[in-house]
Amino acid sequence: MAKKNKILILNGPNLNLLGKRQPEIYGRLTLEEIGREIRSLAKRLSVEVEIRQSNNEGELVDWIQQAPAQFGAIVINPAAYTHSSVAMRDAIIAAGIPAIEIHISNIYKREDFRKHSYIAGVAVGQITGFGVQSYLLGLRAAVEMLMGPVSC
Ligand code: CA2
Repeated sequence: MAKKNKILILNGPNLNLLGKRQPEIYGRLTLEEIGREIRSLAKRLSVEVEIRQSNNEGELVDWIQQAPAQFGAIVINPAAYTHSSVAMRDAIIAAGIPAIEIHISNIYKREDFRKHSYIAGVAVGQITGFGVQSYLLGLRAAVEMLMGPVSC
């Protein structure tokens, strides 16, 4: 049964390398450390989160397809699949629950190929360029969509 107050946070390929390479673009925090910040905010907002990462497009598609059974919304950093994955776009449409696209870096300030997102057109909205804060803003946006205004 879908839970309005349970949010799935999905991370695409190579985000398992966060904090270990290219800190000038993606910051110094590891995905595990970002996860701690997300969980801490989730606790304050009284919602449950589940955080997953995969380097495999099919696995991400499976998780998106299965999400409505358990989650009220998805916050997704599709990473490089942002710019290539029609399959993830189609899965988000099929899932029919709100998806919020987030990016650590500002994809519009980078190479031209990063300026197009296959996900943006099917997401509720996109948050890009705020570092780790992008995850936290994405979580806040999801919570406000599902439960109304938050006060912390
Ligand atoms: O800025 C973002 O969050 C991105 O989604 C990150 C993706 C990139 O392909 C998108 O255009 C924007 C790359 C994730 C790879 O993360 C790494 C982290 C550390 C070292 C190497 C890659």
